[in-house]
Parts: sequence; structure tokens; C-alpha cells
Amino acid sequence: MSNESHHHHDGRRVEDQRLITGAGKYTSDWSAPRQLYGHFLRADRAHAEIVSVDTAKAAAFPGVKGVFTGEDAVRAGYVRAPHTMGFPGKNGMKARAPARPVLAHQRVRFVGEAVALVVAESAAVAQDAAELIEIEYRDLPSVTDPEGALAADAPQLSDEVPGNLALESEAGDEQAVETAFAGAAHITRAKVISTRVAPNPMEPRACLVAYDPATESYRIHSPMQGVTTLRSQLSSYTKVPAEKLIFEVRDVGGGFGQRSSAYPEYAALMIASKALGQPVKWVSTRTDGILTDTHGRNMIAYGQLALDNDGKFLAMRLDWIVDLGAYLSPGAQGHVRNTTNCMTGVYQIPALYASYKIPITNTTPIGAYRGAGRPDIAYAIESLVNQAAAELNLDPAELRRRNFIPLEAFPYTSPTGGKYEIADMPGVLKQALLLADWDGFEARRAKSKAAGKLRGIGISTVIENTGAGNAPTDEVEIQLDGTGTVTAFMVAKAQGHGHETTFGSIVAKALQIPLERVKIVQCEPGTKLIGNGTGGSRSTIGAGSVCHLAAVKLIEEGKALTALELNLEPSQIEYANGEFRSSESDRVVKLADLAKEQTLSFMAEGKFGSTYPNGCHIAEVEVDPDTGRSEVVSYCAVDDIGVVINHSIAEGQLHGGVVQGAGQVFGEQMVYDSETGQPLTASFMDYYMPRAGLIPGIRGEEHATTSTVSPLGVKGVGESGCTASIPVLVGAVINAVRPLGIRHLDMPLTPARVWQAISAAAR
Ligand code: MCN
Repeated sequence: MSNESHHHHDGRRVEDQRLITGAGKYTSDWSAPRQLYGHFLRADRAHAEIVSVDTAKAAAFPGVKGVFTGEDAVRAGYVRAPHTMGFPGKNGMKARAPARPVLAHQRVRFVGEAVALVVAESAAVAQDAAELIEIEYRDLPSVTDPEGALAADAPQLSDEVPGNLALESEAGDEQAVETAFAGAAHITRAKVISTRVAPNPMEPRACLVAYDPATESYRIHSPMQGVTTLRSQLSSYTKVPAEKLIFEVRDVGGGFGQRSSAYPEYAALMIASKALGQPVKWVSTRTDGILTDTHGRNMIAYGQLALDNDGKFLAMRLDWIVDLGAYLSPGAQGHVRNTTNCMTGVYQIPALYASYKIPITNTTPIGAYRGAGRPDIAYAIESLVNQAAAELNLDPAELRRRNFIPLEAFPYTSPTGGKYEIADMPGVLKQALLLADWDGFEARRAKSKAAGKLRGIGISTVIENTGAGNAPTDEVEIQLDGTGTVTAFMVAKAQGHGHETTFGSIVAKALQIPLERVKIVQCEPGTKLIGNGTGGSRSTIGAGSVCHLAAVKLIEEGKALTALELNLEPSQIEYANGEFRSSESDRVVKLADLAKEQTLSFMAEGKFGSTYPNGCHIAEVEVDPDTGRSEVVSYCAVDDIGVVINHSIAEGQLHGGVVQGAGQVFGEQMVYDSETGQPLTASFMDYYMPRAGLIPGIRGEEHATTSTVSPLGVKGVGESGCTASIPVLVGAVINAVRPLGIRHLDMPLTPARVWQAISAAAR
């Protein structure tokens, strides 16, 4: 986002010196006196009855302190995973969730499910001993494909979930859509699949639990995205009161949605630490993580878009199949609900209807993953729009222009109840077309062709909801001490987002003091504060805004204290640059003076609704017809993220999101063998990760409209890149090969897949 305001006031990320010099403290950097080490034995099959588990040899192995199984989990009552599927079902249906003991009991339902926990003096001993556990399984047929799971003859995962259907739901007005389709001049149809991906944050999942019998409390170190939700989920899983679960976390190496959930491993470690009277630490391997960190996406949409003779959208219908994996994860709902919120995209579509079939399968449970449903709905709509433009031989930019929600229609309530604040789509589009030199594309295509390459251009115009969390409120406490240092406490949790810089600068700006005098502390152990976790790109709207409110409160209360001291009225006191003064007095009261007797505390809270960041991305690719390899040769992004706190951090967030989307487009995918249910991509040997060179320098610009949702005027940015980049990159590749007669390609657009499509088209 290189506009002029970009260069002067950003400053470096204050956390980076620590994070890039190895001075960060991640979960496995914590150790507790007398700590033991855990290793989880995991199911090596997708679906089976557990006939027997014999732990005798493992328990007798030198150095082993304890072996725990599903029996222990059932005895502890840790059997009902919390889930959020409160999404209203069709005809009053409620979500059906299979029980999930924290260690598998009687049945395993996916490869990787934890069956036993071995605790020993070292991690290596625990791992060796786990090999001695003898489990007799009776194999059951498995199903890993969500459409297959809904078939009448599909293997059944759970008596509690008849037909493997966890929930059936709908949104919008089916009748209105049918009427509109009956009168339409043209109907575009497409099956759009948002593939299953593994989140793969840099820091592997890990957990250290120390039980304290004196207070019956558990001290827990684990990578997380915020304490409030995680603590209440773990409490509901274990029935241990939330105040007895004390989290202590310093740095977190990436999250992407996956860290917001309570995992069964954490609860199993609680059982072990309590039983053995010693702390127990577990660090996952990369393969553990790929198998058991909640996966993302895996949504299939059968989409239909009806248009009139002028290319105006009349109606859209989406029939979704949304896989949840073997169990309902705590984060199961978010991505389903988000597809309804932004179901119109940026377009005026008078009639909308979506149906949802939400099955369980013999696969890793699914949770929120960067964008959580918003990339999926954007991909579905944008694919339909691009395909409609191609079928009608219209410029896809022009088709969009005809159908945008006009500026004067904001605030806009979508047919499914999304309340869009403001988005200047015609303006965003115009700016992006110029930036990308849209009109010069045919000349560039001809040039590529002369060099033997197929050039394609893609465009996406997207909007998404950010903000509005589940916590009742976001609280921030600011403490002012006798050195004049201001410390802001909150329960959002950065995982690489630069909150120490951005939230620090929000406080510093409000107080007109240097950033060096502000400290940001997130999720202090035992904190009483509540608030939303860092997810849904809501931290700046929520915790960030409340940082501002708390600083304003400090100024107001500081004026009252100064007035007392100077024998004046608060209205006679002015504040600037860390100093209180009055025209009635020649004394100056500094921030440090206020707190010289004792540290002062200022509390603020706020609850904010959704903001709607939006943007237009345009990318160009060159496809090599001989190898099927796509190279991204240009990437332009014009985004409206409201007021920007720190331009280089916002730009970094956008880049990260774009490349994460590109990873899904070009290679990332969790693949299961349909016969055996075995995952085929459970290590980096087989699971593709995007590299830095995948996307060339992104040319970005801002097109800001100020949000009125929060006092800062900001909109979220943490996920926007992902939402926009998936449709734009897929669209660009399809555009490149369309002259060969190829109309559709499914992700991932690996060289092999594209080459096969090109070869088939040539026959
Ligand atoms: N920001 C800004 N101006 C704005 C909006 C944001 O300067 N108008 C800054 C913020 O102050 C913050 C960063 O940009 O430092 C992201 O802010 P925001 O959009 O509020 O999002 P969150 O902080 O709530 O982050 C969550 C979001 C999500 S949901 C995922 S998933 C994701 C993402 O952030 N996971 C990430 N970005 C990630 N970045 C890193 N490094 N690691 C992850 O796991």
C-alpha cells in the first residue's frame, strides 16, 4: 500500500528485535521444575473399533511414569468437546455432535486421533514406550469425501449423527430465487470447491501443564490467540472452573485461526499432570500438527447465477456441502456463518438462497482458517461472475460495474441480513484498473504469446466482515507508574501481527508521548480481563479501539487529579504531550508525577460491530503450455481497510494473506486416500507450502473510507489478502487457458493439473 502517507510515521516493529534474534519465548521455551514429557500415540487408521488397549509393557518401560487411555478420559468426564454450531438449522434442527473423549474410547474416527498418552522422563523415552502399547482394532469402512459421507450407503461415524449429517441449514428466500431463475435470460452454473488445507503455523502446537494440588488449579502454556474463549472452551470440556485454568503465554509463532480452539491434548495433559503430581510437557512434530491441528476450508458450492439481458444479476443460489471432519471442533461454526453474512459479495443481487448440508467424515476436524468462510464465499461468487462474463462475452470489469452496490445505497442491508457499512466499489475498481493497466493487457498477452506463453488476467472485487466478536465486551486496563511508563493490558494475543507496535502507537498517539514509554501486555497470567481473541481480524477494531478509550480515560481522570492538586476545576486543566497544565497556575504535572505515590489504573471497555473492508485485486499469470507451470507476473491490490494505524504492518498483513491464498491456489491441499482414509500429505515432503518467490512485489494502494464502527475509523486487514487472492489467481489461470477451450479448473493449480487440462484440450 504505497501511498504518500506511508513513509513518514511508521517506525519499525518494536517486537522484531526480540523475535528475529531468537529472544522470543514460545511454548516449548517454557519449562517447569520436575517436568515430565508426554507423547501421544495416535490412530493409524481412519475408522475402527478399539477392541482392547494393553499398556502394560509401555508402563513397565524404564523411565515411564504413566500411561493414559480413553478409559482415563471417560473416568475424568472429559468427553464432550465444546462446539459453536449454534447456526440455526432447517426446520428447527439443532447441530448433532458426536461425543469426543480427549483420548479415543471404543472408536477411532480419523488418522491422527490421540489414543493414548505416555508420560516419561524424556520425550524420547515416552515415544519409545508408546511403540510398546498394543492396540487391537476392528477396522470399519471409512469415508473421507463429504459428498460421499452423505450418501445413503455411506459408513456411519456415530449413532449420535444419523446419516453423518451434523446439521442442515439454509439462508435467504428460495421461492424468490426460483421465480427469478424462471424469468432469467441467462444462467451460469459452476461447482466451486474450496480445498481442504492444513494451517501449518511456524511454531508447532505444544502444551505444558502444571497442576497445583494446593489450589486445584492448572497452569497452562500453549500457543493461543487470546485467553477468554480458549479458557471457557477448555473449562467446558473438562468441567474445571475457568478461574482454575491459568494460561501463561509470551510469544506465539502464527495461528491463522487454528489456535483459538481448546484441543483434546491439552485436557489429556491435565489428567496426566494431576495424576502424576508433576508438570507434563508435550511438543508436536510437524506431522502431528498436519494430522491434528484443525484444518481449514473444505467447502463445496454448487452455484447458479441468473442474469437478465443487460447482464444485471437477478438471483443467486448456492448449495453448499461443508465438511466438519470427524468431530465438531470448537471453531466449527464460524466459517459456515460467515458465508451467509457476505453472501451478496459486493453486488446488488435481489434474490439469494443458500442451502447447507454439513456432514462429518473420517478426517481431521475443521475449524477457522484465515478468512473462515469469507474466502470461500468470495471464491464462489467471483468464480460465478467471471464465468458469466466469459459466457456472455463481457469485460469482467464491466459486468462488475453494472452490478455493484452503488455508493448511495450504503449503509446496505443484504438480502441475508449482512449490514455493510460503506464500500466505494466503483472507486476501488477504477483505481485498480488504472494501477494494473487493465487496458494494456491484450498487448501484454500478445507479447507473452510470441514468447510461447499463455498470459491470463484475473480480477476479484470482494468484501468481508471483520470485527464483532463473541466476547461480551473488550476490556483494556492501562497502568501508569512512577517512571511515567504506561502499560496497556488486554486479552487479544498477537501471533506475529505486531500488536506491540500498533496498539502501542494507538496509546502513544492518544497520550502524545513517545512509543518507547508505552508497553503492551497481552494475556497476563491469571488476568481478570475479558475480551475477544485475535481472530476475525477484529483486534484493532476491538482491543485497539479500547486502548484508545483507556488512554482518553487516563487523560480525563488525570485532569481531575491535577485539579485537586492545583486547587482548580478539572475544566481548567489542559493536557498535552504527557503534561497537565492550566493557565491559572505555573505548575506542570507530568504523567510520572500523578503516579509517584502508587501505580494508577484506568479501565475501559467497548463492544463494536462488524466493519467491511473491501478491495479489488488484479493479477496476471503466464502459463507455460509445455509444463503447465503458472508464474504470477503481476499482482495489484487496491484495498479499503479504513484508517490505517501502521502502513507497513498493514502492508505485511496484506502480503501474508495474498501469499497464503496463493498457497491454496497453487499447491496446498490435504489429500486422503479414498479407499483407506489415510492422509497422503502429512509431511512437508508431500504438503506444498508457498515460498517467498511465489508472488512478485505486490503493487498496493489504499482507497480508504472511514469506518464509524469504532473511534479509530479502522477496518480489519488480517485476512483480506487471502479472501481476494484466491479468486483472482484462479481466475487469471483460467483466463490464460480459456483460448484453448478450458472453462474451469479446480484448485490446486499444480503444473501437473494444468498440463493435463491443456493436453486434454489439445486432443
Ligand atoms: N492494522 C493497521 N490498520 C488497520 C487494520 C489493522 O495498522 N486499519 C494492523 C493492526 O493493528 C495489527 C495488524 O494490522 O497489527 C492486523 O490487524 P487486524 O486486521 O485487526 O487483525 P488481528 O490483529 O485481529 O489479526 C487476526 C488476523 C487473522 S483472523 C488471521 S487468521 C491472521 C492474520 O490476522 N493470522 C496471522 N494475520 C496473521 N499474521 C501473522 N503474522 N500470523 C498469523 O497467524
